[in-house]
Amino acid sequence: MTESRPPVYPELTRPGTDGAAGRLDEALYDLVEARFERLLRDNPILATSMGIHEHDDELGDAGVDALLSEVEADKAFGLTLDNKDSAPHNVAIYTDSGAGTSISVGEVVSATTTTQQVPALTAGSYFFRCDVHHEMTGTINAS
Ligand SMILES: [Cu+2]
Repeated sequence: MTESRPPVYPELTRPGTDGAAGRLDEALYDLVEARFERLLRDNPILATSMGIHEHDDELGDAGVDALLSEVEADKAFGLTLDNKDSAPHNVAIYTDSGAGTSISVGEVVSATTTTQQVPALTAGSYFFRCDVHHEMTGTINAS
């Protein structure tokens, strides 16, 4: 049954057959391997952390757009910007894309981290941008 395993997984070693091998050893190893492979399929982050990159395309989006696309309504939260860029950026949240009414304006930072407090947002959509680079925008959906 080892032959049916996808070749992308690391070869799992089995003990040699010399000595006192039990008659069900092979079946047990098949079960262990199948369970290990299912664990990696179901937990792509675990697979990647183990150096198995077959499921890297299933890791999900950890970008700011994805993280802010769904926030819990009516609950304040801290928003940490880890700006790894030497250029200055911030996260400024406004009621809408007119950017006339601010809700939370983060500190403009370069190559460092800053945390801003975002007040509880009632359910709905909000606009955010970098106040330095107005073309860097996104939408927050509170629900
Ligand atoms: Cu910017």
